[in-house]
Amino acid sequence: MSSATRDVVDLRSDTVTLPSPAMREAMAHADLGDDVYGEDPTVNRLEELAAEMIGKEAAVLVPTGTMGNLSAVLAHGGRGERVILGDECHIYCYEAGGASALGGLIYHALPNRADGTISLDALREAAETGADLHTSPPGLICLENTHNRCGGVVLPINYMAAAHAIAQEYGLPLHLDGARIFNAAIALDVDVREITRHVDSVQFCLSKGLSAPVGSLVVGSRPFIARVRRMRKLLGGGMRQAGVFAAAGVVALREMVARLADDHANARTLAAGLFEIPGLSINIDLVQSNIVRFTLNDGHVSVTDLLAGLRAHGVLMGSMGGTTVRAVTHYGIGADDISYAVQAMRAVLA
Ligand code: TLP
Repeated sequence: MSSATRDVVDLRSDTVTLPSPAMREAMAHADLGDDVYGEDPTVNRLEELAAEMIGKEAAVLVPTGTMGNLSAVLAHGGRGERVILGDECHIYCYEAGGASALGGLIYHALPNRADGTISLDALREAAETGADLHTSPPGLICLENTHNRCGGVVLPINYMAAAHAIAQEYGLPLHLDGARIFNAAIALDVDVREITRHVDSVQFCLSKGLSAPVGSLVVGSRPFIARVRRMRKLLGGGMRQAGVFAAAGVVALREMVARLADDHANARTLAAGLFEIPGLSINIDLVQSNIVRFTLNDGHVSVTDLLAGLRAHGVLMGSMGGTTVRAVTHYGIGADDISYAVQAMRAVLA
């Protein structure tokens, strides 16, 4: 087995990835300074590289995707304004209600469809302010690509363009939770800028499939990123010699993007293997990147028992609530690990 945590095949998330040897080397020798003074040369290099790759004016390094999304939302919208987003998105489901708890914004959640999109009619309706004093004004729209809870599905470019047109029509910024934006670009076989040109800001993670130990970037226009920097400070995310891990981020962006295609191939192989196993339901068409989501339809095994049984075989997967299970492929998971995981699933459900 060649899994990230060595003696297990850990498919719980791509967040479990360990830094590559080249990252460890770069971290050991990184040029450092105090980033709150803007003096960490490695952080500055990473931010410039990120802005260039995403195709926007500027970028800022934050410790986590959660802080990146929150500081972006706070920089876009004000107290009493609505954050229009999908009801299955990470910002709404998994970020502790930060925009509301800390920023006084209101989440306006619209149904996410199975393909990760929100109906354009629903978006338009939510974006319409009207002159009615009773309503809270819309502040921004958020989308997620790839879409985690919808199983790693990829929002098509024409959908991004149509959502952007609505946002522009109503003068609203469009923020993209692009935690796995490079997975989306690889799946669509386009330069990532083909996706990001349809949004005003992006948060993407270094610490998922790109395998860096820490870090996310928020990317957008220069004045917007200046506001995000202030929000990052407000949230306690102003870091000092952050070049120690930014160095791994530079390696991640230079060396780890193209290999995401291997993770997608492994996910498809895993999905095809699981498809053959009685007791599971899986929609192969929705396996579009590095996430495999399936449901247990065999009443005599619970998700808890399934996960415990897999763990006894040295295979880790995660519960998504109800009867849904998630497996995520990543750096450190090879084709041999995938066939072992399928065998283990067969054994547990036999
Ligand atoms: N996702 C994690 C968990 O929080 C669920 C995972 O294992 O997938 N946006 C998206 C789409 C994400 O999937 C995540 C993390 C984040 C934002 C937050 O990133 P972090 O964990 O760095 O705060």
